Amino acid sequence: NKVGVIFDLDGVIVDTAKYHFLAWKDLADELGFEFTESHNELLKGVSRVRSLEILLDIGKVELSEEKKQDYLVSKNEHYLEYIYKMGPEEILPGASQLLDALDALGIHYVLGSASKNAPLILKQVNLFNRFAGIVDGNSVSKAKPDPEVFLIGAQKLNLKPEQCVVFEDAIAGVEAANRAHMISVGIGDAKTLHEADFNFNNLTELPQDFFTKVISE
Ligand code: B16
Ligand code: MG
Repeated sequence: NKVGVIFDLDGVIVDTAKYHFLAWKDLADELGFEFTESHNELLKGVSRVRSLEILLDIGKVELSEEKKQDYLVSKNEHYLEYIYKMGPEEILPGASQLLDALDALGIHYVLGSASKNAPLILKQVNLFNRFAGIVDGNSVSKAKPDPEVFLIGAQKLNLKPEQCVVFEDAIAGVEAANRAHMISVGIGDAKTLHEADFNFNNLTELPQDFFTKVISE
C-alpha cells in the first residue's frame, strides 16, 4: 500500500505567520485601525488577496482596486524583509526529523502551500531540494479550502488522492484535504482542527510508527 505526503508550509514546516502578522499589522496601523494576533488567525492558510479583504473588513475600510494592488505589493515587500533573515534554525520542531524518517521509509513528499513565496522560504531554511515537488500559490487558481492545491500535489506524487497524507495547521487546509479525499493530519489545536482525521499539537508528537500503520491500513 503506497502512500505519499503533502506538507503545508506556514504552521507546519516553519512559522511564517508571525511575519505575516507584523506586515499586516503595519498596514492596519497605516490605515488607522487595530489588528490583533487573534485577527491574524483568520488569515492562516488564506491567500494573500483574500487576506487583504479580510483585513479591510476588520477595519471597515473600503479601497479602490488600484489602492488594494499597491498595498498587496507593499505588504509583501515588508514581509520579505523578514523572510530574507530566516535560516534553518526556524524549521519547526519535529519537521526535519519527520522528513528524515520519510526518506528512510522511501515515502515521497511534496509541498502544498498557499504562499507565492514558498520556494524562497524553503531555500532560506535549506529544505528546497528535499521536496519531490512544490505546489504553491503561483500554481493554483483556486485557494484552500478548494482541494486544487492538494490534487496537483497528488499528481506530482503519481498517487491517488486516497493515498496522500496531508499535514495542515489551518481550518481551510484541513477542509481542502478532506474535500480531496486525502488523509488529513491537523497540526495545532485539536479543537480548532477537529475536522482532521488525526490531530497532533506539533510534529514532535507524531508517533514513530504513524506511517507504517497508515501504510498497512
Ligand atoms: P504569500 P500556507 C499561507 O501559507 C499562509 O498561512 C497565509 O497566511 C498566507 O496569506 C498565504 O500563505 C499566502 O502567502 O503572501 O506568501 O503568498 O499555510 O498555505 O503554507
Ligand atoms: Mg498553514
